[in-house]
Amino acid sequence: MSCSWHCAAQGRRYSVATLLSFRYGTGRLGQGVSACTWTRPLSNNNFVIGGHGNRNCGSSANSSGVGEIVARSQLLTPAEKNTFWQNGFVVLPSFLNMSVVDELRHVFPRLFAGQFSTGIYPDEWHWREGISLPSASREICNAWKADHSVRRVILSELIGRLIADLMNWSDGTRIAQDDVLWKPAGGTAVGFHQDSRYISEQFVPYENNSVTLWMALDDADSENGCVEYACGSHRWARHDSRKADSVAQEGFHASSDAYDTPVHRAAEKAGVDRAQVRIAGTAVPAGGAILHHQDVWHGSQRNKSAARLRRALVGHYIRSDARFRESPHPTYIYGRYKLADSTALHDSFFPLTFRPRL
Ligand SMILES: O=C(O)CCC(=O)C(=O)O
Repeated sequence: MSCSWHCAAQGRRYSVATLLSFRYGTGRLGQGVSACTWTRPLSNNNFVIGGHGNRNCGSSANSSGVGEIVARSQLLTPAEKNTFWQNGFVVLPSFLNMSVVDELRHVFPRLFAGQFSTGIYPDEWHWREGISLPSASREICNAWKADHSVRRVILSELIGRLIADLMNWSDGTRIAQDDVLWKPAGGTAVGFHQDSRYISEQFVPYENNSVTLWMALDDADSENGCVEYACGSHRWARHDSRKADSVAQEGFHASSDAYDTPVHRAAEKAGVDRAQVRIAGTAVPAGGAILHHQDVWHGSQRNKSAARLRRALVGHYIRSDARFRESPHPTYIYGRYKLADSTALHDSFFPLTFRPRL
C-alpha cells in the first residue's frame, strides 16, 4: 500500500510548506492516522507525499495479535527487518495496546508534576509547572525508575525479545535509558542527531550495540512534529565524534530553522551526494512505534499545531553483554553508572529485559 493512499484515506493533507523541528537530555528530549512516511530531498525543504513512501523508506507492514502491553504477538517479520536494515528505521503502525496508551497518557501530567508512583526520582526532569514555558518541549529520562506504568512497558520482556531477535543479540537485551517526551503545541524542534553519539559510543563493542524504540501516544505527523529520518544514513561513513572537525549535533531545544543543519553537514562529510539524500517524515498513529538504528540521523520539527500534543515514550535498548569503554572514561551521563572497578553494566542501572534460555 502506498504512503499517499494511507494518508489520503485519513482525509489529511500534509502542507507542502511545512517544515521542520525536539532532542536528548541524556540528553534529549501523538488522534486517528495510519502510519506512513513521506520523503523530501535534502536540498528541498518541501515534503513530497508518496514517492518513496513505505516501499523504499519505511514499512507499512501490519501485524495483529494480543499481548498485555504489545498489540502483536510475533517478532518482526523478515520484511520489517529488511526495512530496518535498509533504511535505518521501520514503522510498526500497531504496536502498543490502546489501554496501555491511555494509561501512559494519564501518567504524563503526574510525572511532570513530580508525582512518582514508585517513590523514586527519575534521572532527569526537564520542565517544571509554573517555572518552565508552557510551550517548551518536556522530557524526563529514566522514568522506568519513577513510575510503575512506564516501568512495565519499558522493561517488557516481549519488547526485549523482539529487539534481541532483530539485532541478533544472542545474550539478550538491557534498557540503556528511557525518554518520556512531551511536545506541546508550539513545542521546540529536536535537532538532527545520531543516538550512537549519546549511547553506543560509551560502550564496547560499538557496532549495532543499541537500538531505539519510539512509541507514539498521540497521532504524530508533519503538523505536530513527527520524527524524520535521513534514509539509509546509518550506512554512511562513520567519523570520530571526538575529533575537532566532527559534525556538531543540535541540542534538544534546536532552533526550528537550523534543526536539520547537522544532517546536511554529515552527508557532505560522508561524501554523500545531496541529491541522493532523502529525509523521511514518519506519520505514526497513537499506539504505533518506530524502531531505529543507533547510527541513523534523525530529528523532528517544532509542533506547529494550535492545540495538538505529541507525546511519546522512548526506550533505548542495549545488548546485554555490552561493557563500558575503558578509555576515554565514559562521559557524564552514562559515566555516572560505571562502577570504579568494573566495566560491566550493573543490573540495577541497566536491567536485563530479556535473556534467551540456553
Ligand atoms: O521524538 C523526537 O522528536 C525525537 C526522539 C529521538 O531523538 C529519539 O527517540 O531518539
